[in-house]
Amino acid sequence: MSKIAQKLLVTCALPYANGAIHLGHLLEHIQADIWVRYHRMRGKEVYFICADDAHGTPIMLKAQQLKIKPEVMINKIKKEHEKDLADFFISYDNYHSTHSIENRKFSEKIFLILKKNGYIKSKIIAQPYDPIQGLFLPDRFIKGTCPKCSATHQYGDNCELCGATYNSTKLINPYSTISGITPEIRNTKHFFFDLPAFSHILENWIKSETLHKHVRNKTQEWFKCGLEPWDITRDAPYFGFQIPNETKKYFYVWLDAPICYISTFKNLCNKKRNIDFNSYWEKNGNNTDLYHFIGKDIIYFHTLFWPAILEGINYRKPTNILVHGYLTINGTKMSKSRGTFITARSYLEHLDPDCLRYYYAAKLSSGINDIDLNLIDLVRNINSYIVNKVVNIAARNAGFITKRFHGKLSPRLAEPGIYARFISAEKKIGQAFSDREYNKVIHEIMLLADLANQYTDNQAPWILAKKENKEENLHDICSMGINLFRVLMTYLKPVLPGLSSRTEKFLNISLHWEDIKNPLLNHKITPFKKLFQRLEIHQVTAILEKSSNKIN
Ligand code: NOT
Ligand code: ZN
Repeated sequence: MSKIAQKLLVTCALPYANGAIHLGHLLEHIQADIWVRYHRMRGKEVYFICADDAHGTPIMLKAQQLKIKPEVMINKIKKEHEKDLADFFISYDNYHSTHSIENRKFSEKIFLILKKNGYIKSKIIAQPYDPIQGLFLPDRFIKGTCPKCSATHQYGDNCELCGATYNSTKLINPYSTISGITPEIRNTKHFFFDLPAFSHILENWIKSETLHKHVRNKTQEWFKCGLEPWDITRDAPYFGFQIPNETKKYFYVWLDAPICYISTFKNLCNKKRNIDFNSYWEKNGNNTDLYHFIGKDIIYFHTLFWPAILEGINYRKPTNILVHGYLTINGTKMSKSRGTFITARSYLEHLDPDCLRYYYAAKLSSGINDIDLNLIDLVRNINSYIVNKVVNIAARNAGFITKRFHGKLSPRLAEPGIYARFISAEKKIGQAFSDREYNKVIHEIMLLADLANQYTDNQAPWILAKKENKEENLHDICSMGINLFRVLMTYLKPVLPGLSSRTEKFLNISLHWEDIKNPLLNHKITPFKKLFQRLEIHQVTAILEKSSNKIN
């Protein structure tokens, strides 16, 4: 990836406000949070924002089902989302909602500018309509037989069997998934965003080598098929924003969702007066970068629609779109019926958030390959790497420092050569963080942890402790061990905020990246308390049982 600016605006995709945060969402929020924490540690000015995606037909229908107003439902869910994310240490500077004053203003303004600039066209189109529900049916609420391969019960936009995409009016024997009735076809006026007008600009942007090659290849495939105007309208009844100067026409949720990246940032600027909003959004922004973390299912929106909208209103385009793969659990898609649909909350009732953060980090790279979570494997990894390797270094040395040296580290560094080796790994580890190659970060750190343990094994402080006249030697060796632990925990800080903050109390310092070049000498630490709880298999079986009980 090219050079990163001094000031960064970083976003995650907006979770829908009709369900709980689950471990799939967390893959992205954790990936982004590690990146953000790393860059903050290295002195960048980072604003990290997200919001709930609160509009659309599914949200409207869910609220109807619950017999509450959508506003009430989305407010309640937003609070739950914020709490779940905070409990996983996701360090948002602001968490907003698409259903906000700022987002209404920006959506209307952006629509009107695009219209003025000639990028919005209206057209009468035929749409399936459910006369029982009094509702034009979105693709997801209409099923039928695939016009290409004749598979039955396929969604209105694409066939899961043969992969064909089509317009829902092309389905054979279509039916409404809400009422079961055969939809009527009715004419309605819709507004379209002129995506093809941006083909040239987008093609150059995509070619510019910024996007990861996996993402670029995917986007280029769509170019080959040609871009089409994008329908940004939904008819009433709809939960969203009304299109200005129109009646019963709403913005499609996917129009105001990305705009919410701007609105959420604006809301933050209103709260924190010293941020220069314009410098993050104007073209040729002053030493600011804009990054969107997303999953591979929504690449199209972020590499085509969104940059085209930004271009159409003369705003800057994203610096990069950082894409991850899907989460699978035990090798398959998360599924309620298999009991592997695990919410953030049910995880937190049994396990420490750092464990999931570590597990994901150890598997994540910059590619879009899927990541598999196996909870038994997670228990094994945490016990063998975090408890037995990393924390063990502190546990093996700290007791002697407390009991024999009044908690004070030695004034000498026993092995400057080994220490230098730990410090020189800084470049490689830092680069891997910045490149989102977290699996490499963890690999490098664990190699160092092995070295630190070998050092302690070879020096065997527990034997020296029993000998006479070896005080100084014992002091130096244990202090060396603690110093190596400190370097490792500094590297791990973006990944493990919980363990790092306990380590900071134990070492009586803040862990700063730039400080590691100076070892802790003559420094007083606090008595060692257990820093990490070994995991037991029953903790994960409890999560799985709970997740399967939920559906019964
Ligand atoms: N709620 C959407 C989803 O797929 C993500 C919206 C992201 C914001 O979960 N928008 N854009 N572009
Ligand atoms: Zn098909």
